Amino acid sequence: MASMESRSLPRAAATSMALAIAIVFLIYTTERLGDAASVEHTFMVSQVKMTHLCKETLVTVVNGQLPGPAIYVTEGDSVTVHVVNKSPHNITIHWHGVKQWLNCWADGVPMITQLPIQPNQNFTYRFNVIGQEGTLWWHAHVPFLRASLHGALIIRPRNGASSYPFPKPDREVPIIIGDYWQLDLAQAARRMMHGFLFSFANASTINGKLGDLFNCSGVPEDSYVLDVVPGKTYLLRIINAGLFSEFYLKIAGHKFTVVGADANYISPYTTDVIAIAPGETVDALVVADALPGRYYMVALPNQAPLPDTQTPEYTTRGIMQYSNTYSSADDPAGLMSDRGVEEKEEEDKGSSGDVPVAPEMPDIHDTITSYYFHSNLTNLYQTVVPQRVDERLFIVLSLGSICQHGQSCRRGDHNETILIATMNNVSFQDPTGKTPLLEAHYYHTGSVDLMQELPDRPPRAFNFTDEALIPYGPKEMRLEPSYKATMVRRFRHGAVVEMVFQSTAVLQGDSNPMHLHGHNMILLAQGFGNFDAAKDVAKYNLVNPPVKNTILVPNLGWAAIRFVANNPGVWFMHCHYEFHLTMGMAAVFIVEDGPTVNTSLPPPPAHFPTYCGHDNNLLPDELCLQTKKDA
Ligand SMILES: *[C@@H]1O[C@H](CO)[C@@H](O)[C@H](O)[C@H]1NC(C)=O
Ligand SMILES: *[C@@H]1O[C@H](CO)[C@@H](O)[C@H](O)[C@H]1NC(C)=O
Ligand SMILES: *[C@@H]1O[C@H](CO)[C@@H](O)[C@H](O)[C@H]1NC(C)=O
Ligand SMILES: *[C@@H]1O[C@H](CO)[C@@H](O)[C@H](O)[C@H]1NC(C)=O
Ligand SMILES: *[C@@H]1O[C@H](CO)[C@@H](O)[C@H](O)[C@H]1NC(C)=O
Ligand SMILES: *[C@@H]1O[C@H](CO)[C@@H](O)[C@H](O)[C@H]1NC(C)=O
Ligand SMILES: *[C@@H]1O[C@H](CO)[C@@H](O)[C@H](O)[C@H]1NC(C)=O
Ligand SMILES: *[C@@H]1O[C@H](CO)[C@@H](O)[C@H](O)[C@H]1NC(C)=O
Ligand SMILES: *[C@@H]1O[C@H](CO)[C@@H](O)[C@H](O)[C@H]1NC(C)=O
Ligand SMILES: [Cu+2]
Repeated sequence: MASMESRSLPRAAATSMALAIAIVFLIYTTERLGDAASVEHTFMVSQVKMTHLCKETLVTVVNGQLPGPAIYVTEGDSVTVHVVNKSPHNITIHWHGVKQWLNCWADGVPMITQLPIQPNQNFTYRFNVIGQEGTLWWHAHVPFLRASLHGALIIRPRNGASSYPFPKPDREVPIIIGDYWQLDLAQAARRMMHGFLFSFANASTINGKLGDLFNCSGVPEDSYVLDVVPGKTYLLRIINAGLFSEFYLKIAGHKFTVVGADANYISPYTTDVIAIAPGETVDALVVADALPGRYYMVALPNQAPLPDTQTPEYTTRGIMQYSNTYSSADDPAGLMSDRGVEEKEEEDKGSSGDVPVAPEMPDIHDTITSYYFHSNLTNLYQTVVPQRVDERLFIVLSLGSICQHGQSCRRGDHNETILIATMNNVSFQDPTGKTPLLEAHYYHTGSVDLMQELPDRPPRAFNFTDEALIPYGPKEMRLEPSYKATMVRRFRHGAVVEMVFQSTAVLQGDSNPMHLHGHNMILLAQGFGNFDAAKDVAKYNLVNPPVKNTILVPNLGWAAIRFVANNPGVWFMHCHYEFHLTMGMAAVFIVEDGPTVNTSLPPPPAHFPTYCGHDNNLLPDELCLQTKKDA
């Protein structure tokens, strides 16, 4: 991507924004109603000042915190979150990985499932968490803003921690790997969408802490500290909330036993390194079984090697510290996450001043370690893999370009084009109408029927993973021309869909973490090079393949998945690298209603602000009046 560039923003842009006073409040209640409970939160979205790397930055956050509040639920609970938007941005909140069965209205994708929540507006999300246990998370589904608007969503089993299919941990700890940005995120997103200029973060973080690899005038930034007691077992609930990079996570002197991924149980897999791409979650047990001392927990971002364009990326680290004084009896289930630990941190300063032990990290260009990590994941239980396939899609993930002006332009390393990201040669155009697609679909306005269909296969086959396509040149230039459209793909209710995702080498050799809303995907197999049905179908794991909401398609490789399109609604499917998503590597899947009420999308919930008016304050236009008559 030779046309990428990094320019700094005018400082004034950030400082001239109105300072929203952070009225931080959090209402948290849990009412047990027989088995299921109702969990209620208020998310106040506002801008707060944070100072890191010697600079004060306005950061858009929930309840004044970065990361935002963790939501703890028990499987079967219903969740209510009142979002109060006191920020200057349009936002929505997406509940990443929550199946949202018959509840697409709560999926939180602007102009796809709902109108954005505008500044000074409120919106309430209601959903049930059923049939899923483990770690998920929530994040704003607005370009770039999810870098600071995110938090954990932790689902415990109905019968308590003793029913985990692994030894009961002494404590549970969310580990959120993220980015810290000094650039205004909304502006960074606009630069990318309009000028297609790249911007970069200033640091990586663990649980919001930059760590001691970063400093202000020589004074190191605070580190995330995990206090451990010798012999105890810790369940790390690891989330990659970063925008651009897959990370390798290691803790010196310790091993992980992976027991979950994307809120599905995994056959215990012991490794000293975890690979986690944006959108993925990993649950791993760590036993404090080393010599008491201090050990670095390091998160290193990886990137495709040359000839790919190299971008600024940052390693961050926290510390795992043995202490004999911290008693997990204060917080037996680790319910309050790490608050107890942070208070403890002060007392410990100075008492163990030795330099922590550092782990040996993989090379930044090592992509095979990620491939091995992901290939070693198998479902703990036998996976129900549908055998009959109704629809087959072969989706080629690539880059391309459109002309800045007019129909024709010089391709290659010229500024006459705009770089875009594509699926089967089409790049997703954000919906331009006033009605969100879900609403248009539900009321049969007809607008969705006119949209371009996501092609089932690329218009042309080529040697997708030919590395000669990475640099600009005549070979690559022939493949560059592509176009933008709001692409949808309809599926009959209950259709079994097999999709093969193929990463390409066009202008870059990136991997692609593909995320599907409203459904989990069964990962049948993955490999390097071009998918070849004649030999690769034989590699499908039909016994215990992992079940994921985000599938990392390897660099210069492919991944084959199946899912059952049985959750009616309009669901976004996209790459979870924020630059690819913003450049258009996305499509919309429409799952039709089934024959019964319980297989059909219900009407919008009460007080759902639809463009065509139930409880909204927008004047209905002719289209809406027409729609209401039809409905
Ligand atoms: C933060 O990143 C921006 C954009 O890359 C850069 O202009 C700025 O100098 C960085 N700040 C620091 C303190 O490194
Ligand atoms: C916010 O959303 C409203 C309603 O969809 C839209 O009119 C407005 O342009 C959006 N503002 C921004 C900054 O995107
Ligand atoms: C939004 O919620 C807040 C806090 O509950 C309330 O004070 C405010 O009146 C609500 N605003 C609107 C527009 O409903
Ligand atoms: C961090 O420390 C290095 C070396 O002492 C220095 O060059 C750099 O400017 C410091 N960074 C900040 C943001 O002060
Ligand atoms: C599992 O990981 C190891 C390296 O840690 C690797 O040698 C092995 O090939 C991997 N298994 C699979 C099925 O990829
Ligand atoms: C494109 O590049 C040329 C030559 O470098 C420059 O004169 C022109 O202003 C640029 N155009 C745009 C739209 O940036
Ligand atoms: C595709 O490109 C790769 C890498 O350049 C090369 O090794 C391979 O032989 C090519 N395959 C075909 C079918 O041309
Ligand atoms: C992609 O679509 C464009 C525009 O329709 C077409 O010119 C081009 O040949 C297509 N590219 C490929 C690789 O199929
Ligand atoms: C839907 O309802 C029918 C009866 O109307 C029942 O037989 C079926 O099991 C239900 N299906 C689901 C998925 O709940
Ligand atoms: Cu991607």
